[in-house]
Amino acid sequence: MRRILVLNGPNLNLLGTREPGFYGLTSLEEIVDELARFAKASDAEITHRQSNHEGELVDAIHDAAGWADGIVINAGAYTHTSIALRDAIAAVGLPTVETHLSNVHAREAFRHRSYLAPVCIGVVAGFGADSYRVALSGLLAHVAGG
Ligand code: CA2
Repeated sequence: MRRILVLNGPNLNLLGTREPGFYGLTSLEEIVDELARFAKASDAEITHRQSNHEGELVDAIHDAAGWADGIVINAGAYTHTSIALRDAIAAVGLPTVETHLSNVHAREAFRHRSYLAPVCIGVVAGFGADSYRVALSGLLAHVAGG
């Protein structure tokens, strides 16, 4: 049984309540529930954390080093700004997939840069809530491949 940290960053707690054009109508709780079902069917288990605070996200990554086999992270806007999150991912060395609901490359130029992507095994963006399932599927295949 693989254990995966699913980590969501700032403002993602608002999913399903505002800006449905970009982020869809599904709430974060619904996304996580669906992902947990997918994980179970794939002989895996997810633990979900969401925080609006950069340091709490860093702490969650550090903590995952003690128990997780990998990380699915949607760091929200911190993707484009946070050297601290990048350093945390690199420091723990867990396989990590950067995940986005929207296609960040079809949006403003400031969303095209990711500080996290170079220390991640892959990036999934643009599939709405399905991005999380695609990311988890890719991560589990990577982990299984050793
Ligand atoms: O597309 C994504 O998943 C993003 O990580 C979402 C971030 C954005 O800063 C990234 O560039 C791309 C923003 C999350 C904001 O979430 C909201 C949800 C509902 C209503 C308002 C904001």
